[in-house]
Amino acid sequence: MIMSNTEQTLSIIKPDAVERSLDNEIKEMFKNKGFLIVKEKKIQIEKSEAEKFYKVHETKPFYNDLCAYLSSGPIVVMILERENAVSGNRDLMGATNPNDAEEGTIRKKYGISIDKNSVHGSDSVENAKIEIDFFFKD
Ligand code: IDP
Ligand code: MG
Repeated sequence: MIMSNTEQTLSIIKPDAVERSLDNEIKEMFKNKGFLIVKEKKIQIEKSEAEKFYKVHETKPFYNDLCAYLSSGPIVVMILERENAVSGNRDLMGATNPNDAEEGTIRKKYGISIDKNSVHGSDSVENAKIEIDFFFKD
């Protein structure tokens, strides 16, 4: 029996990558790994919205900088769909710190630093649903 596990996940191309006009190259990397871009929009969010989005990190010392950064310029927000999209996207993104990211990953190729690491991706199926709703519920 063929088991299929099509999932959706939320991906964000962060300000450092949009600013360097890397959004099309990053989208190509997703497509080359079999992801379908179901929805996408280029937006800039308020700091208060970034604070809501990253609420899980509110006790972290980097929370304020992180929210200021995500709201500092345009971002591209996408719903990606594929088999095992959540873990597949995390694999393609690479480690949070680009210095630790493996060859062939987006963060290895384009990330500048742990904060300017070019992409966000949901970390679980449950959070993917919450994050997709956050940006695309209308
Ligand atoms: P992730 O993006 O790989 O899921 P998280 O631990 O969820 O990593 O952290 C969210 C974001 O917060 C990271 O992508 C990164 O931009 C930033 N961040 C994480 N850890 C640090 C840190 O130690 N210093 C500064 N920024 C951090
Ligand atoms: Mg995370």
